[in-house]
Amino acid sequence: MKLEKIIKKIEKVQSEKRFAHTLGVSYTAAALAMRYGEDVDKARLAGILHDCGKHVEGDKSISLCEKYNIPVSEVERENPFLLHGKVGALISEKKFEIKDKDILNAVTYHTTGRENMSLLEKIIFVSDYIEPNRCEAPNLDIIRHMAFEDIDLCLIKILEDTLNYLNKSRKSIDPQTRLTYDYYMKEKIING
Ligand code: DGI
Ligand code: FE
Ligand code: FE
Repeated sequence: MKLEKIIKKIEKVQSEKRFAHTLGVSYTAAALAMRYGEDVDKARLAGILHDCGKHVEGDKSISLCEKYNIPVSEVERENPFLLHGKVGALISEKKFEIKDKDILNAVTYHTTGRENMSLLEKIIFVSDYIEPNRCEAPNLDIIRHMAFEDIDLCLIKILEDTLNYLNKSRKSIDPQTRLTYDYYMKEKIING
């Protein structure tokens, strides 16, 4: 399906605020793609798609994953919004006919990240956090600057702040979020 058609379909199911965020992520991802030498159109498309599973309700998200044999962890079952990346990748593949595995992975892992992310996955993860409509996170000025200086350092800072926020608000942590943080911290220590 063409980008313009996908944008129209997503606009129909998202609130005005969510759609503004979606466009923000798409343009931020395009800018980061220019900075780091990723395919700009791929980044735009992944940005548009990243939250396309967000409007799906919890029960439906769980049953959709079960239908397509996508494992649902205990934390995901308790907090089904954590599934919106996986559900988004399913919708991207089945409804929007996206075949590019890198784009589907970027959608799947945009909330928790994962070990050994591709450049596109990192770009979407970071864009989701820094796009211009975001305002609630701490250290946004520094993090936005870091995004264009050193995307791996930026990734670590976002994960660190997210884990701190989850701890402080006593929210359950998806094991993948911590695994991602540990992986990139270790990589930083090894590679400097
Ligand atoms: O969908 P968005 O709001 O655009 O952004 P997102 O998909 O990154 O989701 C952000 C929310 O997810 C934010 O409130 C932090 C939360 N989150 C990230 N990792 C975890 C988490 N929530 C829980 N409970 N556990 C996690 O590991
Ligand atoms: Fe999201
Ligand atoms: Fe998002």
